[in-house]
Amino acid sequence: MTINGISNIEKRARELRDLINYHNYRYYVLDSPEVSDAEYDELVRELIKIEEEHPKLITPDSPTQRVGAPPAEGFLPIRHRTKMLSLSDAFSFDELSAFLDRIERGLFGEEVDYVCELKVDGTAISLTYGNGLLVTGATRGDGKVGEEITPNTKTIRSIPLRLRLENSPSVMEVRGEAFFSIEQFEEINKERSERGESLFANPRNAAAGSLRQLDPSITARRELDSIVYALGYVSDRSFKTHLDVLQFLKEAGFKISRFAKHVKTRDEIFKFCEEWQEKRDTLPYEIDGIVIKVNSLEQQERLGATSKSPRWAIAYKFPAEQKTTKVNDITVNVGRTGALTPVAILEPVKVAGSTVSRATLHNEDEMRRKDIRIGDWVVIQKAGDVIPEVVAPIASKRTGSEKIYKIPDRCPVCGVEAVRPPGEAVKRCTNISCPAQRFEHILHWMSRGAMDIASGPATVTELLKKRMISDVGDLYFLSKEDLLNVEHFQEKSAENFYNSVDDSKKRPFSRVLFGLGIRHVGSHVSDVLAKNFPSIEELRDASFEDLTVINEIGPVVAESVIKFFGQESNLKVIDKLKRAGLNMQEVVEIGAPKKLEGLTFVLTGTLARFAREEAEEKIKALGGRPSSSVSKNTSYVVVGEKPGSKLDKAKDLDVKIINEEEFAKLIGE
Ligand code: 3BA
Repeated sequence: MTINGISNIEKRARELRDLINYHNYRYYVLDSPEVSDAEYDELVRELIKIEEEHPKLITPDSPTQRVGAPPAEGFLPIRHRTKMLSLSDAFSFDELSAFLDRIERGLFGEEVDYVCELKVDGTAISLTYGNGLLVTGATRGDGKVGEEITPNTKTIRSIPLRLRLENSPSVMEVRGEAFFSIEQFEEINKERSERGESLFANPRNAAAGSLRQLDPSITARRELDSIVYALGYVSDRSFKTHLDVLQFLKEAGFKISRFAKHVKTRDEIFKFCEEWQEKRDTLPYEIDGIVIKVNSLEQQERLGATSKSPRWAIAYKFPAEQKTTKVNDITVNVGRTGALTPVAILEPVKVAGSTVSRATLHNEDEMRRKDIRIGDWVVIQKAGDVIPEVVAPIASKRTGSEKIYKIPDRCPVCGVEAVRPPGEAVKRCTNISCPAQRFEHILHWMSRGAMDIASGPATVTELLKKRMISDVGDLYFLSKEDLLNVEHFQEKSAENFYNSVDDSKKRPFSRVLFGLGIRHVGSHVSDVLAKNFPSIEELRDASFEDLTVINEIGPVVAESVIKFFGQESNLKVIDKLKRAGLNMQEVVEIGAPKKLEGLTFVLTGTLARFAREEAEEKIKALGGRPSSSVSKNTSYVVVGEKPGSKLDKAKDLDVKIINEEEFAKLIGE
């Protein structure tokens, strides 16, 4: 009978699913496969075939479901059930000692044991399981609300789609890290460099970038790995120690670190840190420190947390990794503002997980001060994100053939004179239409913090070379056909680039301002300017005084803004951007006006229910403005325990004074 037939097929499908999930677990979690790749592939093929013929048999935890469809509307915010805190850092054994002192004091000297873990340099994720099935994956975000990246987390093979438990909790949040092996990271950068795309600075950025790919098939092509180390919210289950939690996570089918160590004394903690500082190179992935956690959950509870981080855990950060290598040459790089920066071209060395072949020398004075010459052996260092830098030459290795480098008097790109204004640290190319500046400027416009256009230096080079663009405004007038005429593009990549440019029209005014690359106007200053001058015309017409009356805007920024708008070529670009439909004014949020809009608050004394930052955050979230000094413009002074002189001032100026209760009511708590 067919009913029987179907049920046989269904049975086989289930069998295959279980088998594949099991072998997957052996391979990706335990790192100890039982079957050959070919045998495994055969099972997968059989399951795919069954599922194609009987789509009804596809289950959400089927191993074929690791690559799903992209989300229709980008990433959605998702609220974590328990907050994802961050770790406070200790940069030395002294700081670590002070932290351990605080813990012991906090626990009134009672016995305490710890767990030391390697601090994997990846990106934090939170996975929610409902009745044993993976339902959502999320980034950390601000700790309270992250971005939903479920399809991307599903592509990570060491993350179980279904828990390997008899009895799964109805809801469970699992926290850990998604990361790349150093090998994968280098592979990705190699591919990117071949395609002319910008390179990831380190494995952590690469992991964060891959997890935030809208198309999970791109995430899937790059093999992310995972290690989990904490639980968030869990229903119907409780644990006594962190080690119990790790054991439970392991039983549930997750990959946990093999190197977590239970320790009882400070000496053991220091020893663990020292040992791994030495051995970190032997790992296939990058670690940037050691996490030390109080083992007892009851003690953790008593120690509690600040608004940002737990008081029962700390990250001991390894010192910046240093290596020695040779300076083969020194050249200059011409930046977006025309600055000529000396760059050391190095004999490639591996530092902190990536291969370094260039390092910045910052500027001429710095290079002289350190006395770095072509041919020198030097110590270089790289810490976390920072661009590798040359620390010092090794004078004892000098042979006498080293050469002092002088920054050229002409721009190496356009040949126009470069000058160093008195009192400034850098020499600049004086040609405002220097191709190097143009190139860097366009790259800045497309960067993530600005318009976030997905592309890289090779595309920009190509478009400039073909004279298809000469400034950022031109990007918006390229048609798909124009792009297809550039050999650099394939059908798909042309389409992607076009869409990405089109999509960037939606960025808010403050980002447009940032993208314009006005000197001294970074992303924060852009926000401030956009708030105070809600349209480009208002900013353009602002006087020096109009600008400098604003808190946070000093004479240097004001000068620079005025100079920028005084230049005809800049106004032309702005005009093009306007015609292209970019946001040239601050978009007023529609919906109910915020409750505290237009009100200024000054806090004085200690509040019982809120930490000061917390109260200020709440005021801001409701549209109000916290301020530190009382004036006649202050709307309310909130008075806590032991108020200071601000209370007297408020009385003097007849400003409304409220207590904590009234404040709480005002903000609706
Ligand atoms: N343990 C990162 N936070 C970690 C659970 C606490 C924690 C980490 C850790 C807060 C690592 C901050 C982001 C976060 C989950 C919040 C680790 C590592 N423990 N081993 C104590 O290896 N990178 N990061 N993640 N909640």
